[in-house]
Amino acid sequence: MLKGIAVVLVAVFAFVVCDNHLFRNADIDMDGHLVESEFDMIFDHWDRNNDSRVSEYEFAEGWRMDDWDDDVNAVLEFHLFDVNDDGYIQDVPDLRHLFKTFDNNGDGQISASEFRYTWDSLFED
Ligand SMILES: [Ca+2]
Ligand SMILES: [Ca+2]
Ligand SMILES: [Ca+2]
Repeated sequence: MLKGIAVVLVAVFAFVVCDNHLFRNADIDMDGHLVESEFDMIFDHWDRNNDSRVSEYEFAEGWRMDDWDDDVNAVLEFHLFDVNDDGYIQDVPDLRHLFKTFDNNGDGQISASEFRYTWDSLFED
């Protein structure tokens, strides 16, 4: 029982570290906010064949490489990010749409708390 709780706590902790890390990496000018170009960069380095979009395969590979979570989740999450369901994540329309989802107060920037809040709700079961 206690061991189970400990495992859950470690998993939650790892996840919190992961999303803070992601935000800090994406915030190029380190002003504590993500603008659209910074937001687009999150998935940029997963685009291995440089066609400016991330396929489901590239997504699963990047997910594993960056150690986000297990592979089963990657496929599920891919469909969350692929807003128009065409099998690719790209700036337009997928990331534009996601940016608006993250930018809760509509000021054109994603603050750390907006990022955290939306990230958590995306990944809730
Ligand atoms: Ca920034
Ligand atoms: Ca798409
Ligand atoms: Ca905002």
